[in-house]
Amino acid sequence: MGYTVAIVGATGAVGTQMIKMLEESTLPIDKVRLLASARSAGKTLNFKGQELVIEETTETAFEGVDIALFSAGGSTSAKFAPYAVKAGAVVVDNTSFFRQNPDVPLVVPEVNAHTMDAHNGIIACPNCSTIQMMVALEPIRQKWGLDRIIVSTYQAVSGAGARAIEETKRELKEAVVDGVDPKDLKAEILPCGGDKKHYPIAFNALPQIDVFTDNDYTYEEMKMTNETKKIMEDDAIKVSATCVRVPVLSAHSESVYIETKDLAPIAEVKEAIANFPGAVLEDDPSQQIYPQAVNAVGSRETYVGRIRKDLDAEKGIHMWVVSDNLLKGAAWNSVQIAETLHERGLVRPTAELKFELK
Ligand code: NAP
Ligand code: 12T
Repeated sequence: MGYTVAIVGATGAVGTQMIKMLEESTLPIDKVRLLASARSAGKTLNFKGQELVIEETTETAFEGVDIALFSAGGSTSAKFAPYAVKAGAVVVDNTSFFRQNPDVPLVVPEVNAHTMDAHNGIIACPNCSTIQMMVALEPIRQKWGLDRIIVSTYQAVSGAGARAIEETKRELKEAVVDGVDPKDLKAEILPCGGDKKHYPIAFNALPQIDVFTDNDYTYEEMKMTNETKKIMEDDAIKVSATCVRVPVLSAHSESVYIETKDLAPIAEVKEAIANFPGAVLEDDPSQQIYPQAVNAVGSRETYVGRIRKDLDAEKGIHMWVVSDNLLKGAAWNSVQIAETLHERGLVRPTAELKFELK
């Protein structure tokens, strides 16, 4: 007896990786159902050598579904995730819509799997940039405590979806092959599909991911602040982020500066990271060994290196953190949540519906 697993947004940059992660998963699966918008309904995608017909996402599409993985934008989750829960499914939601809802656990399995034990039918997967930072910092927080985090990200374009990947490839070709001045390249998606202006990413770096909030930080930056506090269950941790898009297709890199509560010897920090599940220490300056985006693509791990003491602050530490944003940052973390739900006996219908049916 296995599960029926649905992927909502199966045709997207994240959804197609979810298919791959499910193909390689330890979950007992009887049936996979692929859902997207009416635009893709009727087309097919392959799962373990079988052509599956894509279905339209509707309020009544979730009968018989045990686990529903949502990755089709916040408004799709807002509208349909409550119907999936009502039909008896457990939802793992990749969008930002439910992440700060107090009835919804926000989960990186290596860090806070226990928060799922009393779930109400929806588990949220954090933002990609937050997830990899949590894997790198939780081993440090556990031993020495964390007072503050200052992070600058170097984020891949695949985080902004399949169309952003295509836009980046076209711009790079036009700039390199056709000799177009990068300033004159035409952009329609980046830095952010939801904002008014668009700028070229080829040979560029754009300090905007998602739209701006009223404190002049972007939503992506505020997600890193608010999600860190929720996952680490500590509102006192100080977190400021600067999120930057760079012309990399996949894998986010982050320059992370932390100040610990207790003095943390660097050798012991390296050992704690090397021993933490999901983290890989890649740190040997004498051999020019450090994490690189191109090497992280396709891997479920988070790579940590360039670990060194701040030159002035006694409890300050710098590091470089790299992971595949579509895998640990989205599809793998979601499937890993589903596997953890199964291992803890938590794949079951909820008694009381806590989410509004729109
Ligand atoms: P994408 O490549 O643009 O794909 C979007 C997917 O959503 C497609 O499968 C699309 O189906 C589907 N979709 C769009 N509107 C829909 C609707 N009204 N009903 C049902 N399905 C609909 O985007 P992506 O990069 O895969 O990201 C998808 C979502 O995942 C994002 O909006 C974001 O919320 C979330 N995400 C989270 C993280 C994270 O950090 N954890 C990272 C990236 C993305 P069609 O083929 O029918 O258009
Ligand atoms: N705008 O899950 O553009 O909240 O890279 C993840 C990635 C939102 C999210 C991106 C985004 C999310 C992006």
